[in-house]
Amino acid sequence: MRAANEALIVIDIQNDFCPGGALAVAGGDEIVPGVNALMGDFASVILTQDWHPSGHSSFASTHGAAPYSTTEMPYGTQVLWPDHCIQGTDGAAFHKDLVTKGDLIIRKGFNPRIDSYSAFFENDHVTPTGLEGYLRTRGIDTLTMIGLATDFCVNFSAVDAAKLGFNVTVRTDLCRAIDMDGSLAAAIEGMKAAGVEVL
Ligand code: VGL
Ligand code: ZN
Repeated sequence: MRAANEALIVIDIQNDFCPGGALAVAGGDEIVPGVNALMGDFASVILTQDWHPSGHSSFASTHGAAPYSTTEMPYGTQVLWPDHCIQGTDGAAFHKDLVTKGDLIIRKGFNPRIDSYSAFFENDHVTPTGLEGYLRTRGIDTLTMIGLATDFCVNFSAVDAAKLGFNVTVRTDLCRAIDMDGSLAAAIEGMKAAGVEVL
């Protein structure tokens, strides 16, 4: 059992990111048994859930654009995704085999005008989700992160956590990537450069 200062952060293991989903990540469902097993080692487990209103600004359909194209937002370049993880839909639900007994579910991406890959900040890198305060007030300073997708939500969450001073390990065997235009390799490099332990 890990010490009380450690938490497992389980990122976005939702139907829309699994095979058959709207933004399917190859092999996204394969990690579920290993993730469930790892939860047993941690006194604190936190799950995140991508949670968009319909017509979200990160959806290609909102802009009449092609999925996986990009657009410029006030906060920088934004990939435009297929509609996914719409609040309350089956696509936004956790994978049916995922154990969801964790202490906290943090929802993100609910602001219609800003996407939120990171569990800590929206994509403007300024607006907090509240997770930092939750962890600090519970005396948690060491995080293990796993989930979907390695190169987007896991990457942004891990880099933000490291910048905030948390000790961060990413278990890539329990992550799967979208991997568009070399995004996976760039994410691995970026996480390492930020001081994340990438296993
Ligand atoms: C994610 C793209 C859009 C993720 C979420 O969970 O990695 N990727 N929304
Ligand atoms: Zn999303």
